[in-house]
Amino acid sequence: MSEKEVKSLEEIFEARIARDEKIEPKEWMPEKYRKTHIRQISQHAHSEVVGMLPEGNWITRAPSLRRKVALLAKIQDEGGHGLYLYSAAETLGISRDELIEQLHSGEAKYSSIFNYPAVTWADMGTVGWLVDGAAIMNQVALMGTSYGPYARAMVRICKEESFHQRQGYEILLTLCNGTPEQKEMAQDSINRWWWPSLMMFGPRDADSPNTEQSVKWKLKRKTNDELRQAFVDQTVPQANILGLTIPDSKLKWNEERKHYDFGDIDWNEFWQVVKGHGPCNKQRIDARVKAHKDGKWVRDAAMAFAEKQENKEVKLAI
Ligand code: BYC
Repeated sequence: MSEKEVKSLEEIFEARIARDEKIEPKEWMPEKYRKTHIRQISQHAHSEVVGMLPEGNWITRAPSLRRKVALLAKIQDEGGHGLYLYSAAETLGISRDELIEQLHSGEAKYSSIFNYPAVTWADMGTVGWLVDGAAIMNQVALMGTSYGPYARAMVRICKEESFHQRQGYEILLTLCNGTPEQKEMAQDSINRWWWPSLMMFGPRDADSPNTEQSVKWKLKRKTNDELRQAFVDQTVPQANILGLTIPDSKLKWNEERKHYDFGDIDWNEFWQVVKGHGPCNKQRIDARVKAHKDGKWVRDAAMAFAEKQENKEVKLAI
């Protein structure tokens, strides 16, 4: 293709973005748009799948049958989110095997939050309330993203995440209305998860290499800092209802800005975790690699079955 032809395709593409049209898989898109989407969508998929691990550990320890059923359903949903998102990434011309390999080799990232341990039952409440709450804040904005398959995956994911957030909040509400020990367990959990939840939104806009271009392409409809602020504003009143204290001495309503001011995030900790040196990074990847290896016979059997069915259909067609 000549330079002139590429330029004209680029102009048509930019005009479509400006008109808020969705870009679909087989349509022309700049190579960088394609690569950026593969990066973000696949990292999102990996986050959903790795995110099953901290909660999965609690299925056998849930305090009642009702809690066990709800937790199981939530974790299954996260696996489903991973599948829609891997499929969305595949529409951009990368195979599932390549995506999984990138996760296992450490080339692709996944959300920093899942490198923290879930050590008490209250953590199941906090993960639902704060982690799913932060995820919804980010994903509601992504429903308006410019790439069609990603935007459509978000619609269903957001519906399910809002159930997850409520089941987490309900766990905490029960603990906070329980014994002093239960309330203390809930407070301890918030103390550990609050700051890592704020880190989920990514680096400050000023330090984010991808935000500016992603906002231009309408991949991101809001910046990292805008979403983080919206999350703090939404969450503080919910903590007040629980009677829990958010572990931030600088947290204060700012009447002029009509937003909460909040303290400084430990960016050193954030980058350490993102670079693979968090409390559970190794454990998480080891678990994923093992699950992939142990599941090989299932994939082989499914492929053999699909091939057999296909041969049957070809024979019938002849
Ligand atoms: N953790 O320029 P930036 C769930 C990386 S799971 C790790 O701002 P971008 C759930 C970033 O990748 C839902 N890495 O990047 C499941 C980039 O590195 P590369 C999780 C992070 O992409 C189970 C570099 O830092 N949600 O709901 O424009 C149970 C510079 O950052 C993080 C998603 O995945 C991080 N927190 O913006 C419960 C949302 N932050 O790739 C719940 C989808 C940044 O250049 N993703 N990095 O090497 C996004 O919205 C965006 O990718 C981000 C980052 C806002 C996260």
